[in-house]
Amino acid sequence: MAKLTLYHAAPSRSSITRWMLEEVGEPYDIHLLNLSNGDTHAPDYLAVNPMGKVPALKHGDVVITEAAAICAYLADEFPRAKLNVPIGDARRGPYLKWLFFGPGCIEPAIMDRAFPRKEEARRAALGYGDFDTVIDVAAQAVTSGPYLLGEQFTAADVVIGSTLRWGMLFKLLPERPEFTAYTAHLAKRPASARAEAKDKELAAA
Ligand SMILES: N[C@@H](CCC(=O)N[C@@H](CS)C(=O)NCC(=O)O)C(=O)O
Repeated sequence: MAKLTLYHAAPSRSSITRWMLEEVGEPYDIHLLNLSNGDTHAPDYLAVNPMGKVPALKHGDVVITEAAAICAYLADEFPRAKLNVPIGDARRGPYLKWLFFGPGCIEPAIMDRAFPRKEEARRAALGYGDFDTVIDVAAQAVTSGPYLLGEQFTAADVVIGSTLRWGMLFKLLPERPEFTAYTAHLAKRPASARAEAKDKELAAA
């Protein structure tokens, strides 16, 4: 299969997938886009991701979009990195749950709080229920550690860890001790530090 190319803006949600690529350890190229210049809405990029958003990942002829889907794809495609939980392993249930919980619950709960609706939605109608429950569930999940699935670090930690880190950075999430301990532990991973340093370099250029 041909090489990997990440369509990326630094920093942005595509930083989640850059961290994942660093964890995987396969060579990849960066196709840098500038969000302020509207690069993601140019016709050549809309042909890659009609949503006009980063990230997108090209792997040969395959294009994957949505940050968590990219993380799941990379974890399955490069099993040597041991970042997935294979079919048949009972831990795959919680693994998939956390991969979906990031974009399906934590992120919408944060964004609804940042940009309140004119009329409050019914709890039962919102996929994430309510902010406080989402935060309590996430806090409990990261308490026993060191990772969501115990001793194994997986793609789910990249997704959930990035979302919690970003939420606290922008003061949209409370700095609960469970979150700060978990994200501080994740930040010690060499791949996370490498991705952050490379993104800082890109942002400064
Ligand atoms: N659901 C998408 C969201 C991606 C997203 O919102 N990306 C932002 C950057 S953080 C973007 O590309 N914004 C540019 C725009 O919408 O014009 C994912 O998880 O990958």
